[in-house]
Amino acid sequence: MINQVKMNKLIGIQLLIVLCLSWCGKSVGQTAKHPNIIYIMSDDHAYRAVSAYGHGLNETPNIDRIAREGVLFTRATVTNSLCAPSRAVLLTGKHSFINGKVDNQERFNWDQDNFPKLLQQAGYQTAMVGKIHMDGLPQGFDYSAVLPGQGQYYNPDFIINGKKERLHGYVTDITTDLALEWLEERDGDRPFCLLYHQKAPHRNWQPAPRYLTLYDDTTFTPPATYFDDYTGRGTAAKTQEMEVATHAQWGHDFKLLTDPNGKPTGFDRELNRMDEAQRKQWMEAYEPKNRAFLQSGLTGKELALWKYNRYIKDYLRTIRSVDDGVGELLDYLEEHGLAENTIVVYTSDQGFYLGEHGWFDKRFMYEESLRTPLMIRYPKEIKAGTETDALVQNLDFAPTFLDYAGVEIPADIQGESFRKLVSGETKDWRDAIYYTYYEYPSVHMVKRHYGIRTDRYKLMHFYYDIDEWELYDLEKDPREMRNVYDDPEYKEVRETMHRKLEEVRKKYKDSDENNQRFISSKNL
Ligand code: SGN
Ligand code: CA
Repeated sequence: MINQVKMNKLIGIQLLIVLCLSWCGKSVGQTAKHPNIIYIMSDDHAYRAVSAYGHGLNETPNIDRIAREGVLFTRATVTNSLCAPSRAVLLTGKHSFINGKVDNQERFNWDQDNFPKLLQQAGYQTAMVGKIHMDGLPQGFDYSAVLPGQGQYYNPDFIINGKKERLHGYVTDITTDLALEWLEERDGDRPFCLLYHQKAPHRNWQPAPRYLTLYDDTTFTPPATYFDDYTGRGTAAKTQEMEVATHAQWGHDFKLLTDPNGKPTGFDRELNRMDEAQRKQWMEAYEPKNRAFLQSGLTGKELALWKYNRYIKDYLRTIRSVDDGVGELLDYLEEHGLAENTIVVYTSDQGFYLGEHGWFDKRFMYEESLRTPLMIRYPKEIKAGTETDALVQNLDFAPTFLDYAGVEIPADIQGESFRKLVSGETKDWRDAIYYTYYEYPSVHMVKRHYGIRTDRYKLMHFYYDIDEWELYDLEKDPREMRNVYDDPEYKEVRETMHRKLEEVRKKYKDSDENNQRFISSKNL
């Protein structure tokens, strides 16, 4: 028989074990061991439009601060250069053909695992604010305030915890305010993970009222490939519909109320969401520039240059307010003593063409849209001023965040944690990245393709209604103007790249059958 003293002792020990298990296991308190995470992602932000990358286009002092005080990735890429698929990869750490969200149209299955769900189960508070571009109530978040679909720049609707509400103001500023409000109201005793997703600088590039005339006195020179005629490339580059000079629209993109033939563009309808004061300010800024253009009678090359300037100025104007928002968030962390223990990430859902090859938009596996800006600040582990050209991808975010949070990384996650890479503990990293793109036939008509990129070369296969291979030597031809797939000099490289491609496809469990499945699911 156990006497009462022994019994009490036993109960005491059991209680201790239970307490210890619950602390070490699932629930986490606000301890130094569990960093906060702020993941900032804008929409379509080309790395050339972040001044930390040194392209001299614009100034983004607040975004640059993250890089200066942390690590700048010079060759970060996405696995599928399109909005919703990129977000699905971020959440799941799995390629599109595994998580199922291959294009903007396909439904995202929120029931599958995602990293915020795992953080939540581990005791983190989680929130998502801004653009997600997926139907259904986001799962894995204690709080969500998201834009329906693409969202609106002025007086946007937000779906706040499942309820739609129209808010007054400019979308970038509202998104920042909602993020700050959530930070202010959160439970200060537990770690948090905030996904703060800006809509800007997505098309159609409507600037904030305070930046409507920014760059009015500047003339931008387009990139060297702006007048590309696509010789040296295959069918896909020649048949796209994303040329600034040809496919961008007088109203929607260039913000003219009437085109050069005097025909109404319908852009006035886009201003309907604005209130009277906003519309007045808009008209005061754009009317004089529009009038000057219509009177100029520009044609040919000059017209193409004007179009480039109207495009790039509006694009960069929207980025200015994204940068303001980043500054507000960084200041908040400073002021509340959170800067040391918070991982701050700045990135975009993919890259974008800023006139390279004559284009806007993204989708292609060519460098400008494959690559995405990426910088991370975490003073505890990342030395200020670090730079890496490692081939990291958005596929790696989920496992990296779980790693930092001390949560076990599920075996079926396909990305790799780059925690040790950025702390300098290891140099070991993948030597090739894998890419897939599916949204065709669709807007901008970029053909379906997949491929790999290594340190020096890129091999791509365009399929569905064509069967064409492209190979680029990025060292000799960084602008990807000459497909060397059939060049006898590259025979060996071609064969090595083909072998590598097969290896990588096998590793990630992709195949031609998968491609066929995603074609059949659309009855194409
Ligand atoms: C919209 C844009 C396209 C853009 C897609 C996808 N047109 O359809 O230019 O490629 O979104 O962008 S617009 O007339 O609505 O501006 S994504 O970033 O959401 O994938
Ligand atoms: Ca996007």
